[in-house]
Formats: sequence, structure tokens, C-alpha cells
Amino acid sequence: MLLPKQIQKPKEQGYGEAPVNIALIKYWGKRCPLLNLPVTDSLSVTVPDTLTKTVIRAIDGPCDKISLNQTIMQNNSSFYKRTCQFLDLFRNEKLPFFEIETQNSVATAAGLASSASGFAALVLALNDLFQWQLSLKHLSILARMGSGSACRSFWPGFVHWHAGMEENGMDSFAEPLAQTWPDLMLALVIVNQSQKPISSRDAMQQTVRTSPLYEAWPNTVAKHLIELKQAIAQKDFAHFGQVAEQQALAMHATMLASWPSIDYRLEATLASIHRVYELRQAGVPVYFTQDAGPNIKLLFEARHQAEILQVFPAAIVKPLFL
Ligand code: 2P0
Repeated sequence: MLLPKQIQKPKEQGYGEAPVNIALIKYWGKRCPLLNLPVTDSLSVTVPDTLTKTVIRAIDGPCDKISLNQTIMQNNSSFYKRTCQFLDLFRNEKLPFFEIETQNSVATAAGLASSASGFAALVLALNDLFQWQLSLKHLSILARMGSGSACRSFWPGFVHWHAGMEENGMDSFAEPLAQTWPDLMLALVIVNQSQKPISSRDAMQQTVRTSPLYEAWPNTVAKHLIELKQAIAQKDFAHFGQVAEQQALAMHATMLASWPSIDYRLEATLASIHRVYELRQAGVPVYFTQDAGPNIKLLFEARHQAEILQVFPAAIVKPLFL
């Protein structure tokens, strides 16, 4: 991996901000864990107004200083360790340590806090600090090394992450799709805010290692990706929703078959999913997707919002194309 050359004298501070993205075609499994190189392509949609904002400064030490939403992160926390490990890529003798202040705007309260917006904002802040002036493609490659899904957080709208084939990862980056979908809405249904039973990083590895269904996953993704892109191009919402929902179910089914089984669904998750099915039976076109946690995200078009909020009154609605 060719890392950008730092200039000797960074600015006093660098700033970067990046939004959360939600995968419709999921990234689940790595061919190289060190560089976060995925087994398959994936496709996300960015959630506007869910920014992580990060300020970074180069400091003398004695160690990195990191705060999240004004709380100082302890050196033994996984957040601190993961961030420092990523920063190791950019240190030298003259610039041994960094101070980072990071804030999640709506994201944390909405249960959308994510390593994707976090690492994308951090890379943008580094780019500003060192005045690299790198292209978004190159920044996408760098952010991917912090967290795979972060490579998709540099653009609004639909974003396609190409898995790539090269061992050094230089062809594994994201790029935006041209299509927009002004009526498309996402609503977050929060069923539980507590800590995940297993991190997505570990869950992914466990699935690849132990799930007998993983063999089928790359072909499933390839097929769903083609179908989803067609549905987006034709603005065929029923097809779009069906593919997104089936894709999420296929990912969770693959995880469920791991040993030990990985099950992010709680009773309240299943109850919410059944309410989605009931709404559809009643003629309301609404579909869901689910990531590595118990909450679900509803997908629908703006004109059905009122019917959906009657059934999910606490859902947090986010228009996807402002
Ligand atoms: C995704 N997820 O495509 C999938 C769907 C969760 C479910 O990317 O190990 O935090 O940092 O590369 O990006 C979550 O995994 O994993 C994720 P790492 P990441 O959004």
C-alpha cells in the first residue's frame, strides 16, 4: 500500500466530517483482514445529516489523546486501540502522536454511531492536517484500512464498494452511483441500544470460518447486486425493497449457521420484522434491512410515511436524498 508522503510541518489542526452509510448489499467477510479487503462488492446508501466531525492535531506525546463526544477515551478501550492502530500508519519520529476530538452529531442518539463515518472523518481530517490533497478514491482506500465500511462514507446517495482483486488493496475502493431517488426514505427502528454480543469484526471472521452457508454468500451477493442496481435504475421500489430485505436476511441466515451461532436478533427485532410483514400484507410497500445489531431500518417511499409511523410511532425518519 502506498501511503501518502506527509509534509514535515502539518497545519495546526486538521478537520474532517463524514456521514453514516447503511449497506443494502452487505460487506460480510474479508479475504485479507489486515487491509480489510472484502470477499465481495457491497452497495450502501448514505444517511444525510448524520455526521461524524473530527479535529486532529499532531502533538509531542506521551501518547495519543482521543475524545469522543467530549469524553476522554481510556487507553485500554477498543475504540482507543483501534484508532491508535490506524494512526500508526501515519506517524514518524517528528510527529509521534496525535490528539483527536471527535463528535457524532445525530448519529449516536439515533443509534447510528458507526465506525464508517468515524474512520472516513478521520481520514479527511488527516488529509487536511497534512495537506495531502488526495482524491476521494485514494481517501476511500485509506479509510477502508481503518474500517471496511468507511470507504463508502465519502459520497451522498448510493455508493458501490468494488472488492478488487489486488493483494495490496489499491483496487478496493468505493465510488458513487449517478442515480438519485428523491422519494426514498429510511426509518430507524431502535429496539435496543445495549452493547453488541459480538463485534461485527469478530462475527465476520467467525462466519467465514464456520458457517456452512458462507460458500453460497459470494454468488448471492453478486446476484443481489445486479438486481438492486437494476431496481435503482428503474426506480422499481418493490424490487428494490425485496432485494434489500432478502440480502439482509441472507446475511443473517449465514451468520446464524455459524458455530457458535451469531444471532443479533432479539425478540423485539422479530416483533418489528413481523410488523413489517403485516404492513406489506395490508398493502403498504415497506421493507427492512438489518446490520450487525438488533435494530432494523425501514425502507419506503415518502408518500407512505404516515401509514408506517402509525405502526412504528418511535421510528426516526431520515430522507435519503435531501
Ligand atoms: C456493511 N457491516 O456492509 C456490513 C453489514 C455490518 C453488516 O461493514 O472489520 O465495521 O471494520 O472492516 O466495516 C460492519 O463492519 O468492519 C459492516 P471492519 P465494519 O455495512
